[in-house]
Amino acid sequence: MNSYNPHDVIYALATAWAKSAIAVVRVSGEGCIKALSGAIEGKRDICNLGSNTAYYCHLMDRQSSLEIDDVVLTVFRDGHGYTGEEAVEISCHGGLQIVKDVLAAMENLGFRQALPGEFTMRAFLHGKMDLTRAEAVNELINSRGRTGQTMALNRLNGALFDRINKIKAIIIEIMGIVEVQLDYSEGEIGEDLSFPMDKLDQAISELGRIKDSFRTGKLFGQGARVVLAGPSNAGKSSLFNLFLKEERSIVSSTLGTTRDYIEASCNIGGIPVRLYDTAGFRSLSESEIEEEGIRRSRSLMDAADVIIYMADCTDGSEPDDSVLSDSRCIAVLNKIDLGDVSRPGFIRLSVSTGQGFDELCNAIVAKLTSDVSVPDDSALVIESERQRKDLERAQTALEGARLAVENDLPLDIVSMDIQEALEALGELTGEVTTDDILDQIFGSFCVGK
Ligand SMILES: Nc1nc2c(ncn2[C@@H]2O[C@H](COP(=O)(O)OP(=O)(O)OP(=O)(O)O)[C@@H](O)[C@H]2O)c(=O)[nH]1
Ligand SMILES: [Mg+2]
Repeated sequence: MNSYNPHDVIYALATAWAKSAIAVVRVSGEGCIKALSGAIEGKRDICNLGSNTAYYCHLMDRQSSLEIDDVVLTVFRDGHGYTGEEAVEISCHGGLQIVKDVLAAMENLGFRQALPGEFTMRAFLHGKMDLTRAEAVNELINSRGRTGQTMALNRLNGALFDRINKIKAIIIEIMGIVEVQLDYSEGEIGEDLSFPMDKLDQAISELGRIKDSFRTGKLFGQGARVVLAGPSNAGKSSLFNLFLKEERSIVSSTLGTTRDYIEASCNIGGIPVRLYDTAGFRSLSESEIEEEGIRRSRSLMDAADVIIYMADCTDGSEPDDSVLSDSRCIAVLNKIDLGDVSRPGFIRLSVSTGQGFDELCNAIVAKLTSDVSVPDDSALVIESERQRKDLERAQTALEGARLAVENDLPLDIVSMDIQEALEALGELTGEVTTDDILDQIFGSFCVGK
């Protein structure tokens, strides 16, 4: 964050930009309480308030001398509060004009609008949290289901940080043994050195286990894309509405009802899902618009985690083999209320009666979790690609050290590999950081967090 200045007083709206009962504007930086006191009228001087105190008062526009709003200030000082520096949270009424006026007042006091994630970055810089916890804050805000939320909360409570530190302690112990040998021997593993291979293997396998939890974390944290596809009139929009439990997509017996795709979020078996209803395929499409819709259906299918290919059991036309042979595909034969028909490999479904719907949901969950483990509440699972890369780097470096020991290579090579692993884990938790890493992490946050 090159334009980032840790000495400015920063402010931002921490709640959504929408009419609401209450809005919260956050202010942080040394001197902010004194500066704000100039715009406050009330029974007490806010400069004399203790930390973590909520205080009802009037926020004034000093240029017009008019009141902006009755507000509640929560004052933080002495390392308390989220950022670990002097800070104030202003709870005002959530009308958009009020929020605009409060933000303008902050600007007039000489405060600077915060960059995305800047409050959390300050919390990190003031040692209030390490990088795994900082990332967990964002992951928690973005989590879309109970499981993802629990996993992010575990990381926010330090589960990942603690586990990494335990692995680091093992690696440091190995490093100690290697360094003693380096100091006192010829720089080779002597007869008398028993290298702690069991400890190295333990560290390698623990790193591998956490790294491999990434796919689970990504699935339950960020969710999956499920696309409904198939011939026109098969009942895709009807199924879309059944998943959402609302009449969202237009259903009609007219061919080519859905033209542009429609997307919505739902939850299937605890997995957050982005569901897409698409234009049905038919060779004789009547318009350019429908053709464009069909082209979009195809490109959505390319990016899907699961494709539900729906056929109509009363329609004898040939299914699309290119879709059916795709490993991401679940084939569904709809409208079985109209006839006792089955096709090999197809789940029998009636959207009208609900028959077969549970089986379809189970099949979707099975497909999405075929290569991941379903976590329990206490499971340590990561969902950050950055963390996965650091873990992989550490694991590869330790595997290099193992190979070097096995091949009787000089100890300083073993030592370099172990050092590399420690560096990777240091980057993961934030002991070692660069501007690029901080930019990448905090740039993806919302403004105000
Ligand atoms: N009997 C019966 N009719 C169904 C069932 N599912 C859908 N339909 C009917 O089939 C017709 C087409 O349904 P849609 O959901 O619009 O089909 P679609 O696949 O979205 O069609 P396009 O948008 O044109 O691609 C409607 O008249 C639905 O009421 C079912 O399970 N049984
Ligand atoms: Mg449709």
